[in-house]
Amino acid sequence: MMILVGQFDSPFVRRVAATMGHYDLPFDRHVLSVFGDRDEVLRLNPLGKVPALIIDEGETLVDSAVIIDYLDELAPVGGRLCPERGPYRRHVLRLAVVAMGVSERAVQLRVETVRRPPHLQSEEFVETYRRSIRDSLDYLEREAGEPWMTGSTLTHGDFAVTAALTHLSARVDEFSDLQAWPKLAAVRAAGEGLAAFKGVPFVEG
Ligand SMILES: N[C@@H](CCC(=O)N[C@@H](CS)C(=O)NCC(=O)O)C(=O)O
Repeated sequence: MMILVGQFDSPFVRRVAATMGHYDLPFDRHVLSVFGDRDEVLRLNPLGKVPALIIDEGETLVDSAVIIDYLDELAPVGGRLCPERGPYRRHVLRLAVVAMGVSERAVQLRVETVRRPPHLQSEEFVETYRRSIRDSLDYLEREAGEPWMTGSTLTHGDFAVTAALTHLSARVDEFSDLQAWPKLAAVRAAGEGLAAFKGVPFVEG
């Protein structure tokens, strides 16, 4: 059985887990912390990051986008969360990469404001990360349809938005209230209502 490495406080890990649930792909978990289990994480991924996915052939895949690309190969044709090709595929991938980029910025913002000692923190970096998050949310809000990001069809864009916004609103106080982005808030609420997300609840780390 495939083994997913990482914790569900990570939006990247959680998006992968929810996608596996949606595709009915069973997996075991190896719950490692990037801070507490650094050496073991580094053995699996030279970048020291999660998620990693150990697949049945024994290979270890790293980076959520690469893992999800592999999961798409396993998913039933017609049941995939992304079309095979064309402008609609590129649109879905753009939505997903911007949403996960929000998570990357949220992680950077927390490193700068929570982990770095106050006298070493950079106002310039903090403002860059905040601005990047706000601008990306504005972009996604303009692109958002109803009930899902592209309208009636569930895609990787919805899984990425759901994972990213749950993490962002829980971990970064100034984004705890998503009222400025009502369509995104609705997509996130609908996403969290899916069995695939209910099965992998966000855990405060
Ligand atoms: N681009 C990566 C980002 C993964 C990532 O940044 N994961 C965080 C956990 S939320 C991590 O492992 N951070 C540890 C570190 O940066 O040292 C992906 O999509 O998988």
